[in-house]
Amino acid sequence: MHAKILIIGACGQIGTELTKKLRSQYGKDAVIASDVRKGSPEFVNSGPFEVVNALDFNQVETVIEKYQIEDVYLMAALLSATAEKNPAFAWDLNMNSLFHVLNLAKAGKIKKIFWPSSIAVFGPTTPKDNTPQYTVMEPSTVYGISKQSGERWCEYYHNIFGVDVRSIRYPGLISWSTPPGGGTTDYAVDIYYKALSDGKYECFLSENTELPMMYMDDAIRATMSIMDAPKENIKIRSSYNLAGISFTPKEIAAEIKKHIPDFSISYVPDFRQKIADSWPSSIDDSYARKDWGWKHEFDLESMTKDMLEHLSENV
Ligand code: AKB
Repeated sequence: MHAKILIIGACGQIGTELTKKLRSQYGKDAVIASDVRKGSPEFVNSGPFEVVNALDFNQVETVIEKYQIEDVYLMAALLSATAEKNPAFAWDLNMNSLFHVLNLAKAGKIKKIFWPSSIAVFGPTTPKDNTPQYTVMEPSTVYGISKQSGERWCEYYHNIFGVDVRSIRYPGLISWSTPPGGGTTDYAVDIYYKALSDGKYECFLSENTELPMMYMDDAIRATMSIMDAPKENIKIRSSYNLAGISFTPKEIAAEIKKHIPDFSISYVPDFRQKIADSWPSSIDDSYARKDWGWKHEFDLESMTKDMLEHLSENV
């Protein structure tokens, strides 16, 4: 039997997909889903579920002891756009939930941690194209500052206390089954919903804003494969660059038009434009490829086909 797994933030965009995939791989009883509130009855009833506030150390510790958890995936966080509106809470949630699991690992109560970082760790002074693993990092958003600090703490807990923590800098993630919550890259999900329901979309980023993105299937595969890799292969203990596809709103709209010829897009950039402008356009993920064999599968064309196929059954 596989080590018992706890997912904190299981009802979110990544958590939902990750829970499903881990359960299909390791069995439903090996994977304990948790979130600050109950998700849909269908999700909650698909396996063990606990209400856990990631900020409450005792709640996290109690669930870990109850189920004899070995691996924790900490997916609870406030994303870039929401964090700008509530900086104090974003800092509290994004940092203290991480300290709780790092300290539980330091105390020997869990064996392995997955913690997501983001392309938001980069800032306006970072080289934009093919952004290297090691480069200037001066994030200008609350979210980016919290992820950059988190990376430093992960590396510190690994180096000083031997904590086995693994991390990926996710690009914008695109999925059909659970909507994203409060990110700058969310337009690349909304656009598919609106294309099918209204035949048009008003984009909050300008037409040539190129950002690194990834289809959820690839992101889940990356997450599971970094966690499955032998310890000695994980040479970077801050967080790995990870790349999938890069595109602009204009390019994704053109791809959608191949399936929905009448689709139209307009551009009304808001406060999220400034966040997007501070991030890379494309990412160099050669360390992830070399250290633990990462390779993305979906491109803009195959992702668009899959998104529209799945969503047209529901929208
Ligand atoms: C966001 O837009 O905030 C996230 C991210 C890139 O981490 N999707």
